[in-house]
Amino acid sequence: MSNSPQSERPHRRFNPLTGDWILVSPQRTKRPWQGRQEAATPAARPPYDPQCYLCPGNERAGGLRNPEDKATYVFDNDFAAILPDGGEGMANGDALLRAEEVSGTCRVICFSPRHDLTLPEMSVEAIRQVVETWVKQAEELGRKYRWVQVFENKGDAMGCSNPHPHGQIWASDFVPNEPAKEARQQAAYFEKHGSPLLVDYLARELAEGTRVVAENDRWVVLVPYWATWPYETLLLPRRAVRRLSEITNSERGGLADILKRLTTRYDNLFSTSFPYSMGWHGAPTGQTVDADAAGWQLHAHFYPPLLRSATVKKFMVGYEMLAEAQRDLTPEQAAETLRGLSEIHFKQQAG
Ligand code: H2U
Ligand code: ZN
Repeated sequence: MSNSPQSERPHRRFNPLTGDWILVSPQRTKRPWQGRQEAATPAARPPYDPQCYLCPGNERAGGLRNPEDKATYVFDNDFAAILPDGGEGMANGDALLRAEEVSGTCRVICFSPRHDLTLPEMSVEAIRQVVETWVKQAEELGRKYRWVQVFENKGDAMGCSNPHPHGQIWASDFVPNEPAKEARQQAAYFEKHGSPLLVDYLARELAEGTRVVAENDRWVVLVPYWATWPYETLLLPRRAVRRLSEITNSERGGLADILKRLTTRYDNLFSTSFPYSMGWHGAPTGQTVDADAAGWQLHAHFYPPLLRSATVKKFMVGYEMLAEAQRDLTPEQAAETLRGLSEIHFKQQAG
């Protein structure tokens, strides 16, 4: 792909999952940069921080204390964005001032008792506990709610409030915008082609190879053809699987392996704790009939903001806010760079 016309000249690429287009401008990668440099990553953290609301034994805002002995644990978010009872009088059918009631629940997942670790520095066994927690939560909350959004928001560049490794789950009685678009697109593709969009897409990517970053016998991670963030990736199971709650034992093990390898490559890219927002998308849940799951393939998105160093990030501003997403670096170049990185964490490489 590196000698193809798409590596040289502006073009638009279509995102079949959302129905959006993205402008790719590879000829601009040499443009001068005088943008802001963020402060470099702060120095090493202690394994325990008495001020941290996620560290073992410490008190949280709600007055409850964290357990002393748990590897991965979950608690109700003390500042939940969605509340269990919808409340009367929220809905408004007006054509211009329209609103609807929402109900749901928000939880925080503490990945590790260690304040100083993040996924790439945790052992595969410890990451496996995070995977098991995701699956269990998706299953439990999925029995009640239409959408269970499992995600991790990592690093202060992403507005994350605490470096202690953690993720969140927001479950709701509605399907939010992004998954609603993916549901429509996947259902339409399935109706037309008789197979899931992302299952067909993965087969294409494996045949081509240029955008694949890492793989094991259960999972593949690649830079999607339509990626908008510079080092965005898509994580897919090799098998057709609709939801996180459906992955087998060996897929859970394989997931822990590929997560460690991908996040290590990310950290090694700019020798920094790599910020991102990641999260899982699978078929809607709750009282849904299986017809709602038609065409759905489970996947995780990783959306990292960094562009050219630990401190220079991509801003989705200007043309992006007003017209459409745009990138300079091609997805093929990003994949090649990520593929070339070590799977041994840079902190382990020194000395
Ligand atoms: P972020 O740093 O990604 O925002 O996640 C931290 C979450 O933890 C945030 O949603 C919650 C915040 O509401 N939180 C508690 O539930 N209890 C606390 O004592 C502090 C923060
Ligand atoms: Zn902590």
